[in-house]
Amino acid sequence: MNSTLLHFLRTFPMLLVLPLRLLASDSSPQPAPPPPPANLEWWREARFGMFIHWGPVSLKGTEIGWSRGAEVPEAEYDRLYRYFNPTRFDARAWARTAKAAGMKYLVLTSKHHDGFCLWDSQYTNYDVMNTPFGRDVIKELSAACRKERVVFCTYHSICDWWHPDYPLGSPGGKSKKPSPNMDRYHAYLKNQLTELIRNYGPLGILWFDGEWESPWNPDRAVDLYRHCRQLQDSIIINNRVGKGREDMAGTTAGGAFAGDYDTPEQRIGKFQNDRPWESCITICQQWAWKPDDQLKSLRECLQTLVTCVGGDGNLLLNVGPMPDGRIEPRQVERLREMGRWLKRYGKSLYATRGGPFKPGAWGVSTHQGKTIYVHVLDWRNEETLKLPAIEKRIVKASLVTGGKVRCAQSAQGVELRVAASSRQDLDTIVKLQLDGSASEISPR
Ligand code: FHN
Repeated sequence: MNSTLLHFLRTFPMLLVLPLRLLASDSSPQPAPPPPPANLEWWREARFGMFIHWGPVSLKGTEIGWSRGAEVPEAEYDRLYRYFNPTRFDARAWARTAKAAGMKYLVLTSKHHDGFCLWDSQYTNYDVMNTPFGRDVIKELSAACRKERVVFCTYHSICDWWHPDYPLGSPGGKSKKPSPNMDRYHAYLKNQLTELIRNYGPLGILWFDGEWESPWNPDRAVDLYRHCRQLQDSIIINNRVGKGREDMAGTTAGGAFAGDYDTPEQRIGKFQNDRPWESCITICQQWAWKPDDQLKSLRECLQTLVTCVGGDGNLLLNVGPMPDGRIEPRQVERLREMGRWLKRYGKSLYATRGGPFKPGAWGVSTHQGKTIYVHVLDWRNEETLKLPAIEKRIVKASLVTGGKVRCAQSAQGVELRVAASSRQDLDTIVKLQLDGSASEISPR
């Protein structure tokens, strides 16, 4: 290479690199998504939230989204909004029900897979303002939640079996739209999320769903995540914004972009304390309201919550309001019963972390500061509960749920003995006060 050219390249080295960058540009990986929000603690400490699946489909009592083009003919399903008039909808009552249940946040379906929007959107007429009801449900509920100090959040479906630009349709994503335009749909998605965050925010969580279908891909996922975080940096976004979720287990496989937390569904997540998670589970069987649906018992609801927290996760418990706008009175009563129990024993769950004793057939443990709470959910006809040894000294053992507990600690383990008369059917809570921080004890 002659001396003149060498001198020139030394002076302008970028000229050497630039062509390489251009060549690589189409294959270079997407810019990395922003790091998770700085503060997830409010949510982790909240431990318990209300999930709400609602829309005109409640007029039919069938499953939201999934019954479109299945149990309910598509044209009939899409006309339901013309009859949607939930005159007994009372946002304050919903927020108060969540609060009375001990729920600290509330996630409402702003748009499910059926495409219907529960707010006044300038990007579609298929929204609640074009129903006989004509009121902005999200505006009223977000305001009521703020008044009741319940953090307002929304669920938003990425797939949209109604919208003509989204390539797949009902039933259940099994049909193809005639002339879709995924880029135009992606813009619609982002515009509506801008509306939700700007007009009704700040939102606690953006609960994405419907990410599993082929039109969605990791690049769109990172773009959507970045879009929402740019609008509100503190917003927490679940792993269903990305691809790679391991079905109902709710974890995200090998390295795929996974949002801020995992989302086991209709099951209690496994013990996991290195990444936040939240189980979403129905209080009945169906997500949307169904007449005479089977309602879970108080014992099942509370043991599910205790077991989620013992695994270091949250519980998002779902209700499906009726077509008149009320949450079913029997569901309200079940939630009130949960709230009454949590008023007495919630200190052993809220703001605690799971462990250090990992969940077992006997139950779970939680901890905070120098205290471990042992939640014995099933004594299995054993005289004592035998737990692994811990290096911190137990300075005091007591029975939060009343009565006496005998605690023996040795290098072999911790033994707890509670008389049958003091054992609780739902949850016998033993409080172990230590001579040091429980968080220094590795899970075992
Ligand atoms: O298809 C949805 C279903 O209707 C419901 O919204 C649940 C809640 O997490 N998510 C999807 C099923 O995984």
